[in-house]
Amino acid sequence: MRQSQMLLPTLREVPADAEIKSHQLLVRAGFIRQTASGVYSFLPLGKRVLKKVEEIVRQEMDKIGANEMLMPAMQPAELWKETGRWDNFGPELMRFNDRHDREFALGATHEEVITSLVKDEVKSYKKLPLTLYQIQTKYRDEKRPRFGLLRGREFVMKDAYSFHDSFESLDESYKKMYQAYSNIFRRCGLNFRAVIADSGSMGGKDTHEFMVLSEVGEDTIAYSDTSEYAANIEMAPAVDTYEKSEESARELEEVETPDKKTMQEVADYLRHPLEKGLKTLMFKIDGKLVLVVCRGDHEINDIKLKNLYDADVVELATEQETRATIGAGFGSLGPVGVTEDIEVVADNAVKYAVNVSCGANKDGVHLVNVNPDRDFKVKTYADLRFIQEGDVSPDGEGIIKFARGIEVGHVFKLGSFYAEKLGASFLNDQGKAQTMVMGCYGIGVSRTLAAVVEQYHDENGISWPSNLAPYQVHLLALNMKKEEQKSLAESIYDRLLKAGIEVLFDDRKERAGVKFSDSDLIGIPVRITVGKQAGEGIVEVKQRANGEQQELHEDDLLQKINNMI
Ligand code: 9G3
Repeated sequence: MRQSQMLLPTLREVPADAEIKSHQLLVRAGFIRQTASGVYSFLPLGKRVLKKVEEIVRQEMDKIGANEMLMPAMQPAELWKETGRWDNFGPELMRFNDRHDREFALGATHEEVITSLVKDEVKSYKKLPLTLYQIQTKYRDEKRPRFGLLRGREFVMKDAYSFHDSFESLDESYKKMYQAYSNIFRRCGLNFRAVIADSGSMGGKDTHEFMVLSEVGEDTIAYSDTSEYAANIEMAPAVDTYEKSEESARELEEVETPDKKTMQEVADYLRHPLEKGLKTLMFKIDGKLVLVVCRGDHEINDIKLKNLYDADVVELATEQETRATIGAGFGSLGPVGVTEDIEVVADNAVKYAVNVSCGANKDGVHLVNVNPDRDFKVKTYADLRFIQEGDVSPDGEGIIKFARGIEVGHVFKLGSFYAEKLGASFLNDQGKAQTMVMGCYGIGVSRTLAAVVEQYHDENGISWPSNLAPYQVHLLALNMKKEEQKSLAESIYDRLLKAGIEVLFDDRKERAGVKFSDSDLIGIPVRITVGKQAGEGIVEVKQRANGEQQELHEDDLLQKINNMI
């Protein structure tokens, strides 16, 4: 393709609203343009890369026998009402009415549509297992779209759905899909981890997220420094390796702690380390007030709390709800002396506490020498805290470290929730009707493109991995007004095209400096420069990734280029 005929608007300056490198570079290099907040147009270079990511996804899906199809973005509200999700989802689910005033959703995901379709078309166990997928635009009205393609309101997703007659069959498809995802992200050149995750609103058991390691990732991964173990921090279990100290229980005492509010202030004032204090929070779990206690140096994990109660909504109680129930504010809460009607649950580490401090449920007063069982009752001990760096890895091997991750894929064992709600059943080999079992599997295709840029850029711009680059070779003619440069460049362009190589030809009437900086910005892996030595048939070949360059005669060029790509 000739740049003189192309829409490739590169920018010198960094767009003001772009906070992260991938957003800045994709805009500056002319790959995307924002149409509205969280809504983007893919310009020609961006579209070519998007297509390459999709192609890799398609190949790996087809390889495991998944059937590609395409579902509508317009989804009748009735389907979402049957599964109860029409009301479950708030403003994030984009909705509209058609001209006959019928309600529709813009597809945020397609469990309802696909399950309803399979319900109508598949009746026999002989047709199972069946895996269908699409690569399609999704709509989610994010409250704060940001980071360019990483969190948009309209984005490209590959979503796959598998249908089974049993959980064993689902397990097999899940493993195949898991392997296919690993292949996809490896072929995209990404440094990623598959992490144990929380199924969130989807319910069901096993679920894994595929995380690209990046400082701008919104998720935190807990991983072992010596084994393969990795989990989303929401899920990572805290291993109960605590020891009870030998010291004997001392006399319970009240201590004035005037305006000492935070755990650290109280610990400093009472001259004990953080872990010798108890942190007490009041939560509202599906509307019920529960007192949750953990060790002073730990943090309560609300996802684990939610899973313990199998609750829909878990939130911190407000200060006034707390004061109305306990009689004290946040900084002075404790489990000692609370009335029977207040449920007290605690993280496992609290069981091992000896002579610790906690709030006295009176403003500005704390208790010291508090001992569980003697001084307060706990209804349930459970793993309720966030794992921390330095903890023992849950698989028993190595120590936990944290990393930030960008979620580019998520695979779920859904179970039968959607099949039940929508009546997707099949006749088994005894002719008996049974409800189908499902899996669902997503990849953020446009998000993956941005994640690649996060991992493949330097101070001069993007440096695409060869599998995804919009073109394989960038051919620069520094001065098209010079006949020898023009003719050599044109003949090289012609020869590369004939050899089936994807070439972007910078034939513009621009200064050499502009061509070089644009070429570094766009990030095509191999650059051929036709310049002053064109008269002797000599060109310069440079690799974007490592900066290596050499001069070559045009006769040796094709061979060299074929080796490089
Ligand atoms: C919605 C809105 C946002 C959503 C969903 C529904 C996330 C929703 C979870 C999934 C599960 C899987 C198939 C592909 C893989 C992921 N955000 N999820 O269901 F209405 Cl507004 O999408 N779906």
